[in-house]
Amino acid sequence: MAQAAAAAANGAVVDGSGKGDLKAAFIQVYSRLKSELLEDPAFDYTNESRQWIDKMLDYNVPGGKLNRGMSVIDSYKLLRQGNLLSDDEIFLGCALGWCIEWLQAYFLVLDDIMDNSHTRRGQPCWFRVPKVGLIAANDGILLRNHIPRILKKHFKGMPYYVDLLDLFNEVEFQTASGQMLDLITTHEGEQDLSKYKLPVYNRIVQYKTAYYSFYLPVACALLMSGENLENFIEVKNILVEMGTYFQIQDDYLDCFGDPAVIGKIGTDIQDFKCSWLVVQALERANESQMQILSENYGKDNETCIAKVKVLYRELHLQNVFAEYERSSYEKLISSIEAQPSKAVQDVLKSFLHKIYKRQK
Ligand code: GPP
Ligand code: MG
Ligand code: MG
Ligand code: MG
Repeated sequence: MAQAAAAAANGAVVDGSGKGDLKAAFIQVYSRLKSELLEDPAFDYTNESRQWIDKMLDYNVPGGKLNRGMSVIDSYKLLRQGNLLSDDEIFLGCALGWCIEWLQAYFLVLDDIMDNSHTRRGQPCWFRVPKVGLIAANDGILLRNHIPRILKKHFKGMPYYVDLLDLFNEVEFQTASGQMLDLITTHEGEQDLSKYKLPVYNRIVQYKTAYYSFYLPVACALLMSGENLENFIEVKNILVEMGTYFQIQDDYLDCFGDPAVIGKIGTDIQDFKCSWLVVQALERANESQMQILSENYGKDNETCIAKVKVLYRELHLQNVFAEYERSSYEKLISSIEAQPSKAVQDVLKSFLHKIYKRQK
């Protein structure tokens, strides 16, 4: 890694602002990992195939908020409590963070096909790009297969290598199981709103979002620090709780967010999703409002979608969400402060502050 990036990552004054820039180090690592994958000796790339992968990676991997990926190196640094990281350690923390960004890219490419979405990160979903179409399904599989290749190349000799592979496998299984719950809840037989209750909702989001988005980055940092994950069950519970809060924000923004800011156009209403908003609406609706929901929810029609949105406003779901956000934050902070380790508290607080009151 370039000296300047390593110095920046350690928090040195390199940009005149006095603020170290871990993100610059992180972004540099992406180019290196991509080049290595493009030179993979296991596959004899033609120019055309190399260009495809190159473009596919640039389109799908680096364009997000990078919260998940950055949280590995951020957490690792906090767990080291002020001890400087070596260039190699910074590289490894960043590489592991990118494995999570690769995982996320794989999930999103496939999720957008399944949800029939239009845009992602401010551009058309990958499968909507004219020359791509359902090649995107195979690209998803390739993205997924890049992860063990990155891990093998850079972590094979590490004492925590097997635990790392096991962690990625477990979390992928949990996420695919959550996605299944999301999909079968939505499409199972007749559209039936009566099953859209909070326990069903919580189960879906814990599996489809919380493990890979929140537990995985911190678990990676803990493994790199030589810790045994079995000793961090309460930390895992807190991260799952944080992940649930994050998906509730995602559901809220799907309807009330600004597509120009969130980079995607919501589809939850027409997709008949078990969204937090519809669960809240069903808890509060009177008989005629219930009628409006059952007649309009899950229909891919602008008038029906608009009627559902009007109803959400009538039921003051924006206020309900603001109150949920406040109380969930308080609850999370008090569970975090009950943690015995100050370093662990810092890791959890830093993650929470990345997402609290997010607009995208
Ligand atoms: C988020 O759901 C969940 C995922 C992206 C996990 C997908 C898992 C797979 C195994 C494909 P979402 O549909 O609400 O996300 P978004 O709003 O970003 O489309
Ligand atoms: Mg989805
Ligand atoms: Mg989706
Ligand atoms: Mg969503």
